[in-house]
Formats: sequence, structure tokens, C-alpha cells
Amino acid sequence: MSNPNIYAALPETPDADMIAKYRKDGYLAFLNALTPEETQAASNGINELVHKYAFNEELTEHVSKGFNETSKNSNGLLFRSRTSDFHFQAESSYAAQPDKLDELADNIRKFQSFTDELPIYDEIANKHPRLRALLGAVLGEDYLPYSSMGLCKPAGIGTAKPWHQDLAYFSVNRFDGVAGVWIALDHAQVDNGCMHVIPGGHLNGTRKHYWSKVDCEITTDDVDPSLSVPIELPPGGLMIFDGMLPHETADNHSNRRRRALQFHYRSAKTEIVPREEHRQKFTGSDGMFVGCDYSKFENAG
Ligand SMILES: O=C(O)CCC(=O)C(=O)O
Repeated sequence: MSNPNIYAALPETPDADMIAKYRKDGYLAFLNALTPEETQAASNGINELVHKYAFNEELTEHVSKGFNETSKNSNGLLFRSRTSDFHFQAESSYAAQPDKLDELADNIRKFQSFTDELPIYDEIANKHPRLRALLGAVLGEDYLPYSSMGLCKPAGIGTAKPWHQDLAYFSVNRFDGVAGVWIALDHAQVDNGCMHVIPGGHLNGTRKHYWSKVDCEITTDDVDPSLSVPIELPPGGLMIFDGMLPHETADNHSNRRRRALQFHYRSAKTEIVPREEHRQKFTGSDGMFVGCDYSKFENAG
């Protein structure tokens, strides 16, 4: 059955019907958003940055997180630039080696804060005319960038990102003005870990999150996976989704990698606030914080 929220192409200007669907269901997807050249350049950029930073002691701090108290998804070797906020992390079960950098590029779990690292990323995140038109319609013309992440699922070993709301993590003061943009660099399908979303699930407020053995996720009694739909996208396809929309991606047991870029944006009516203020706002009906508590990491050995 075809999904009416998945369109063939990202239009020059989104129409009112599209925006109404976004408000109601919390997401829209477009099979064709980046050109093949843009997609290829964005994909090559991952290898370029790994070659630049990995095992380069002058540029990079290498943090071995090891198997400590923290959850599985944060365990892989972390490479942190000494000159910028850029950092990337290997999949927890992958042992990075200095003479296998292209292999390492295929076995990254996550890279972050990369829009200033290569012009192609700045162009996609901040200058793409059709994406700008979409974001302007959803968040208002004066929207602002919030974060950049690359999310990768290595073939065979890529681990799940369980059900969560992005605003459980983000320190903003209100929850009605954040959008995520997820762009496939490889074909994202059910068997290699495409996105799943719960249509309309952004309208039911905060969900209760906890740190499981895998990651920070919504408690099983606060999310019903039977209501979810998969969003399969070809390389260059894009999904935009509300910061409150519950979403997840499964393990990648296939022999095909699945990499994506993810950018978040916020409306000008939102403000970035100290973590403590977020804790007081992202609460359940009893007034208790239900988001992702980072003190777990700060206190871990
Ligand atoms: O695996 C993915 O691409 C999705 C990850 C995700 O939703 C997130 O990091 O917020």
C-alpha cells in the first residue's frame, strides 16, 4: 500500500496540502531530494574525513570508551577533532585499525558537527534551495540550524536506535518548533535499518524514556510499534519529521551498509536552554523528567 506522505520529489515550494500532512502526521518524505552528484559527494566526504582525522594524533584525540557502565550504542572508539567540534565513533563491535581507513569509514556508527568540515555538507544543510523552502514552510523563514549528525549502520553489525523522541535529548525550551531532516546516502530499506515512524505520534506529548542496555529509549508501555510505518528511501531521498515524533531504526543484519545525514533545525521562537531547564520541561503528567539523562555518562567510569 503506498504511503501518501511519501512524494516522488522535493518540490521547489511545498504546497499547503503537504504542510497540512506534516502537521497532522509529523513527517513527510521525498524519494528524490539530492542529485546523484550531491549524494556521491556527501558519501565520499565520509571517507575523506576519516582519512583526514583517524589516527592523526596532531588533529585528533582518540577516546577508547571500552565496555563500561554506559549503553551499547556509545561504546565504539571515539575520534574527536582537537580543532573543531567534529567527532565520529566506530560501531561498538568494530576494531578500528590505522591501515584500514576505508574499512573504518564503512564501520562508523555516528559522526557529528560536520557541516563546517567540507563545503558539500554546508551546501546541503544550509544552502539547498528546496530544503530551505521546506524548512521555511514548516518552521518559519527565520529558522535556525541546531545540529548535524551522520548516522551509519555498517553491513551486518549496525545496531538499532530504539524508539525515541529527539526532543528527549535536545535542550530547547519548547517542543513545537524543532524539525529533523534525514537524508539517505545508501538505499535505506527495512532489512538494512530504514526509519520507522508513528504517524501522528508527535501530538501526544512527551513519552517516558529510560537508559536501556542499548540506548536511551521510550519505555515499552509508552510506544506501540504496531502503529509504525517504514520509510524506505533511495540514495538522495529525504524525510523531514517533527522533533516529538517517535521513531526508530532496526539492526542491520543485511550485507548492505546504510548511511544517512541528519540535520536538525529549530524555529526562531525556540531557545537553547541549560540542561536543567530542559529537565524541568520535558516531563510526564506527574511533573517528573522523562527525557534522556546525561548524568549517566558524566558519572560513568
Ligand atoms: O539510525 C538512524 O539513522 C536513526 C537514528 C536516530 O533517529 C537518531 O540518532 O536520532
